[in-house]
Amino acid sequence: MLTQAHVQVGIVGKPNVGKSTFFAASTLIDVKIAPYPFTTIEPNVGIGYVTIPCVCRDLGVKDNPRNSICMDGTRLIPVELIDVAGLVPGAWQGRGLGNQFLDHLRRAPVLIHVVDASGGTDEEGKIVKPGTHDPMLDVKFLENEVNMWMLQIIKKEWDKVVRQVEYSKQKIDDVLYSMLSGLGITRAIIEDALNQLSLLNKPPHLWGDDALMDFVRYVRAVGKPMVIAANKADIPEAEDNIKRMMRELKNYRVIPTSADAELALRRAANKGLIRYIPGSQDFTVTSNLTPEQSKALERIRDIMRKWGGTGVVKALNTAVFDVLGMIAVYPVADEKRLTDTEGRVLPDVYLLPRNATVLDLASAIHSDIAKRAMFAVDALSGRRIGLSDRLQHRSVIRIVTSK
Ligand SMILES: Nc1nc2c(ncn2[C@@H]2O[C@H](COP(=O)(O)OP(=O)(O)O)[C@@H](O)[C@H]2O)c(=O)[nH]1
Ligand SMILES: [Mg+2]
Repeated sequence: MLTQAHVQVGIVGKPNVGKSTFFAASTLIDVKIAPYPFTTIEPNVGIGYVTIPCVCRDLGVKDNPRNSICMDGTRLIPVELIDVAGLVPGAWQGRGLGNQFLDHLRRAPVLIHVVDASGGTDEEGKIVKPGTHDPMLDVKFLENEVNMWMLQIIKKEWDKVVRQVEYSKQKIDDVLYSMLSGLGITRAIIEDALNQLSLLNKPPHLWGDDALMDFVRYVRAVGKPMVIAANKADIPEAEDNIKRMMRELKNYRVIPTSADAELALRRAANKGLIRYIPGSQDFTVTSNLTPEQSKALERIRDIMRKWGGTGVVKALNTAVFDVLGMIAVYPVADEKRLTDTEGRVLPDVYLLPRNATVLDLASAIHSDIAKRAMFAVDALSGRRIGLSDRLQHRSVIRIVTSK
């Protein structure tokens, strides 16, 4: 189970915006789950969760989750979070711990850009009076940092690209792909960029800085999409900034968050003070509280009322389901009883790319299953589906294999 590949989400932003708080809150969970004894894999890599309404409710069954968690009908599905330490302007040139941290971004197909929506930190992340700094500038800054980082990687190798394309007659998309695949950029993105920007037939030595930058912008926007977590939404000065960001940042999904509130809720839940399903809009008190605890929790409840929850899980869900368009599929061995071979009901959920087929699910489970897969049965409809048929979000699938 531990070897199962998780979707990776990078948490980025300048210092002091709440990245580590976001990370800590997301990885803290009050359920003991066997497969993940440690929420932290490396100091800055941990297991967080996205959520879906579990199909157990629709089907009226009690499930026994194994690779995920079910809390009152909400299924929590693990994803890998990478807390990329604070980026300051000029990081791409190695300022701060720049390049080292940008290299962490290579692996993540989607990023959550945590910004201090209260405007209480300057461009370097130093604390200032709330309302002083415009968080919209941080969005531009980070875009630029990632662009410059990619541009630098490409420029370093451009002479080689020119040689390979113009003298060795290799195809430009092949050459660019072999250079950028390590950054998690797919061939499809490169081909789209070349087509959209009419660069497919332009000899690389004629590209110039403008064409290179256009190419980088395109590839970055599609290959490293970002969700904005407009954090510190609990601070009054954040409200106007959040509204403005939602209105003006048309290319982004902006999710108001209070990482501090989420962390407090998860800690309170771990202590047994409250029942809180991560991502939900409210919580219930389950124990006697001191007046201070009660006051702090009621303050959090007000914030949740205002924004519809703390936003932390919503930001993760937005990144994984809306931006990446991933789907969640439950494989079972018995489509009538909805169990695996050991009788566990709806034990596992797999996150798969949009357009994933039955065969993709089989491969995600085990290469041996993929080899022997013949067809599948959709447990909800009872219909037989082919190996190359696309899977639906929240479907329960039995893969039928040859002996
Ligand atoms: N008011 C408020 N403060 C927050 C929130 N999230 C983080 N902080 C505070 O911001 C400071 C920096 O947080 P940290 O997570 O270390 O930021 P990082 O440098 O981006 O990792 C800490 O004092 C946090 O308690 C939030 O949602 N609201
Ligand atoms: Mg930090």
